[in-house]
Amino acid sequence: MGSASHDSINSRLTAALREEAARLGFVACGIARADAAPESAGRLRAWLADGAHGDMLWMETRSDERAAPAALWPDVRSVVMLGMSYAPKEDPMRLAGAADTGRISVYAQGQDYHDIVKKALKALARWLVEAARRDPAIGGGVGVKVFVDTAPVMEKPLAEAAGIGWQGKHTNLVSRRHGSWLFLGAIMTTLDLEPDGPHANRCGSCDACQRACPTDAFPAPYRLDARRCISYLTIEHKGPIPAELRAGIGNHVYGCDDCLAVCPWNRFAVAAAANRAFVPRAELAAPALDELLGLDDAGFRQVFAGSPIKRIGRDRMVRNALIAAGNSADGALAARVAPLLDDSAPVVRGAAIWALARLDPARFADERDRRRTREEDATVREEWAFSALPCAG
Ligand code: B12
Ligand code: SF4
Repeated sequence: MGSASHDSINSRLTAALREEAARLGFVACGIARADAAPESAGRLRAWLADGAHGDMLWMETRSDERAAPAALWPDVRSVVMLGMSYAPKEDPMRLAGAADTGRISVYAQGQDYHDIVKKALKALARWLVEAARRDPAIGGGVGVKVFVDTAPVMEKPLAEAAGIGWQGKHTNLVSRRHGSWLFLGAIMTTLDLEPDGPHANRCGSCDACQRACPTDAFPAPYRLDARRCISYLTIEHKGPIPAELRAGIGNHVYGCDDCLAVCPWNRFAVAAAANRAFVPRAELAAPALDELLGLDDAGFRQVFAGSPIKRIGRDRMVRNALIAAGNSADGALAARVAPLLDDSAPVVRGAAIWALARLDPARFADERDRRRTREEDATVREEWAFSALPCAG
């Protein structure tokens, strides 16, 4: 086949692919060659070598595959990168400092995006296989694989290479039209599709996201130390939250959007109200801290069914709510905190100690004298000792 006819098949197919992607709810669609982001391999290795991934050991285990699509799937030729908008209607910063309310990051206030994006990706991949099969010049035999988040694929650099946005200084992909609020998904294929060029970086001299981070998680622009990131600490990290970072967490109880929310490119983003799956559920948009503190396993499962939050389990959510309670300066919450000193999970007992020390120092001193020597768990005993210090955390 001559290159002219190959080009015209390609343009016809990619134009139809973009239309189908839009019909399925993707607001952004771009194509990159599978080897289009070669610099990301070295950057990933440097990030892992620094230990910036904390205890996300799954980032290490298949890092060669993560570093290059061809290592994951040798037959891959092109990657179709897709973005689905979850731009919020309300300012995610509006609850910053609200004493009685926790903050759940925007991406987790509606249905689980893994389910929604994957379903649309699978439908688009099926469409692509079918369109290629019908095209006599291609004639079938096309391979496809779909990915959203959970596989070893570096979605952000591939999305930048496919032209749908650029990696901002906060490291997430920013789009001129949708700001920081895109979920990403990928379709890898054996088809040689016509690639789009990479997107130019538009951050300029802005550093709003770097200054907005409450826990100082950016050692440099474009570099995130996950160990200090509130998203990592509240979602991925299982043990006690390091004492020196607790105050910075404020009232974040699941994830954090502070670096995304301040990005000036968000002013062009139109709220994703059309995507009903991502409309916030009322109880997740502004959860009352006293209700979160009262959750047992069954209650947790009921409230967070169908949400990505269910993955962290009740203990981690109550741990997070206790940190937010400790930061609230709302003495009334001490009555909800104190019963959690008897919780069966050490991570909950430890966070309850810290919160009580901040909300009701007299009661804390009283409880400490009675409980400290009885405590069996070493990390919880440390909390009793540490939280007694006048400026703990
Ligand atoms: C691990 C992970 C996390 C970790 C680590 C985050 C991180 N920045 O890596 C934690 C738990 C902290 C996290 C948090 C969040 N995550 Co996350 N996460 C991932 C995951 C699974 C892998 C990311 C990865 O490969 N990290 C490895 C490091 C090395 O990559 P990187 O930070 O992008 O590193 C690049 C830069 O350092 C850059 N670089 C280095 N030096 C330089 C210099 C220059 C000049 C330039 C230009 C670039 C550059 O090069 C590296 C490679 O490109 C992806 C899904 C996926 N499979 O891709 C989702 C993903 C990135 N997460 C996502 C989301 C939504 C979030 C949160 C917003 C959730 C929340 N609200 O709490 C936060 C955002 C925090 C932040 N500012 O990053 C989305 C982002 C969508 C988008 N528009 O970009 C993704 C793509 C999931 C999805 N499918 O939609 N996440
Ligand atoms: S806030 Fe500024 S520096 Fe950060 S991603 Fe947006 S434009 Fe880039």
